[in-house]
Amino acid sequence: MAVKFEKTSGWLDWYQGPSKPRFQVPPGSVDAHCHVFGPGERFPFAPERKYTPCDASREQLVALRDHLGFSRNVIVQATCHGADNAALLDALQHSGGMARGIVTVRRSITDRELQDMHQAGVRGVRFNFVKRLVDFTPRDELMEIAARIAPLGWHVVIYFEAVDLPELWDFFTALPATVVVDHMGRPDVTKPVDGEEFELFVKFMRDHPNVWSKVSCPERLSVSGPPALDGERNAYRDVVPFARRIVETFPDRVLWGTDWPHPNLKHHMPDDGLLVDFIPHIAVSPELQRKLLVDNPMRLYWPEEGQNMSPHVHIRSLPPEGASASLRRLGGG
Ligand code: 0GY
Repeated sequence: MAVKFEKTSGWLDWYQGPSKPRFQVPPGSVDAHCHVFGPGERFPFAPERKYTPCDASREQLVALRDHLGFSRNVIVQATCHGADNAALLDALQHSGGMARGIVTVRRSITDRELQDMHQAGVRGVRFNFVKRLVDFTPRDELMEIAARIAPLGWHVVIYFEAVDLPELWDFFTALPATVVVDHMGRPDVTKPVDGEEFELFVKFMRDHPNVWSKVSCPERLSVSGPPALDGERNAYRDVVPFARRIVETFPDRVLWGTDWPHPNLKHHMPDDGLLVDFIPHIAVSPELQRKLLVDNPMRLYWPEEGQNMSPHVHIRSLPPEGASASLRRLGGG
């Protein structure tokens, strides 16, 4: 019999019926950070997880993608699934080539399994250093994994909090692959944008041309808001200077993602349509927007399409079955 999962108390569900963004993302845009959760009955959550989420299926993700005007997704393994990537791989296999994935693996993974993952669309591994989310993994195990995935052309996604960067610096700068940082290394946005802490992050990117950053998750980083709710199209103003600085300093090494279904939020759940309206505040010109949403993620995740194709060309696969029903549930058109 399938296991029934009970959501962690206080954990908010993803937003139902998101608004249509006013900002029209450029054709071919990629949501480069999002997750699928379960459904738990089909893809049970990991025993070692630190939270139990609500379900967020691949069909619902595709419906959101279409509703917001995006074309592609990069699905990132969330800690609630541990190193069992089955839900993510299933989503990739049903994406018609329009999704790529970032997995979590242990050193026991075989080369054959890595090859199969590559075939399915996996292009990276995630190393998570956020202590409330994961147990410690020895650095030598992570370095061994990094060395094994580098020849596949994969990259390493790292998730950490700003205060931990000094301690992690030597490990990060020794990684033998492209490194993609989740959510700008989670800056404390109550500190100055040119203060010591964020300067270290800027130095990390400046001194290491293999380091990229996702300028995502203002809803998680913001302290003073206002939240992307109730029609607010100028949300999370305290995060804007941080994200804008990274976008303008490193325009060719930034990515953006919704972070849907927004794991672990207890304060408020953003309206994803209004979250998209955050983008023009941090990427203020059409050129920066195109790099952030199309050129950069295409170069990293679909490099094989770069040769013969203008990034402006809009490729769309047919939605997998179930997408229109989920879209109705989202209340979108
Ligand atoms: C995120 C943020 C979080 C969670 C996870 O894998 C996860 O569980 O990534 C968080 O709680 O900060 O990147 O989606």
